[in-house]
Amino acid sequence: MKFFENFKFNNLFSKKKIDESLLNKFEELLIESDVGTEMASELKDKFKKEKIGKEIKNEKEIFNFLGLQISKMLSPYEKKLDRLYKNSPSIIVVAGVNGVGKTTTIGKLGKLFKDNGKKIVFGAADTFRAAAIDQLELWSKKIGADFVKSELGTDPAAVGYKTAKFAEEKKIDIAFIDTAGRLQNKRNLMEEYKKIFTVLKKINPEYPHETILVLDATTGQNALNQVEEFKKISNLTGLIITKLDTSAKGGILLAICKKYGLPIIAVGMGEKESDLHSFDSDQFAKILAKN
Ligand SMILES: Nc1nc2c(ncn2[C@@H]2O[C@H](COP(=O)(O)OP(=O)(O)OP(=O)(O)O)[C@@H](O)[C@H]2O)c(=O)[nH]1
Ligand SMILES: [Mg+2]
Repeated sequence: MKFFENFKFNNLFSKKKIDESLLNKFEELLIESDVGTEMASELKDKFKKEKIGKEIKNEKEIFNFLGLQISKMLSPYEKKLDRLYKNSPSIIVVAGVNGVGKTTTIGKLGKLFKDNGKKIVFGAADTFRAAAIDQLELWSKKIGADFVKSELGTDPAAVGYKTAKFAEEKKIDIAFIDTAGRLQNKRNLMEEYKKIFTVLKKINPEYPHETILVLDATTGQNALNQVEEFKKISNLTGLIITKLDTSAKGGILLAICKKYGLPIIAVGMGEKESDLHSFDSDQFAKILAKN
């Protein structure tokens, strides 16, 4: 759902003075825009404190106010991309439901770190589809990363193990382990996902150093359920939100940060290798508030 597109600010603020009924409408529109009820009421309260009874000059004043509030709320959760590399090897598992952009994001991440002189390996632990393995292999060739795979249908945990071992032996800086997009309610798949961690921890209890959950900005409120489910079975260390180049504005991040306080690492802004950017709360807020 689009964040501010259905705000109809012109109608909403055609009255120039902010009063209670207008504030309620403001809150309602925020809820409709995926920011979540708690966040909407928090923003409403802040708005009320500052603006009630006051004249507003124009729409831009509201956008500026919202942009500033959103940026303030999200800035504690910024986690810069370079923090993904702390150890050699840094072992990173990339998780998320079907089609959110995990494999593409791994390609983009690999490219960024490769350009920074790091040695990279991709591990194809999405062993359910041949196409998934091929897709990651293509990315590895494109950016010049090493590649670890097993036969189709192999236990994903075995690929995770092989990838981490490869990273240690070949003095790789960062290993990205791709996982299958799995629906949260498919128990057996979730069990296999959990096993990846058990097996990695057998090599080194600190593995994986990072578990990134990839979320698709076009998903809306369901992203909250995805965080909930993945958090239950793995120690998420950050989020990457993809497809912010579409009409989706990612208002859901506010609700997620409010509820789970998870760091946000990066945003995906397209399908190309260069379309991944460190999360910047100011910039994000500006896009969100259409400044
Ligand atoms: N517009 C846009 N498309 C993206 C972005 N990231 C990924 N995609 C596209 O989304 C689709 C799914 O991406 P994948 O990387 O295959 O997603 P996945 O999570 O690995 O999918 P599964 O392995 O099937 O679960 C592809 O068509 C990607 O090109 C993004 O930031 N913006
Ligand atoms: Mg994939």
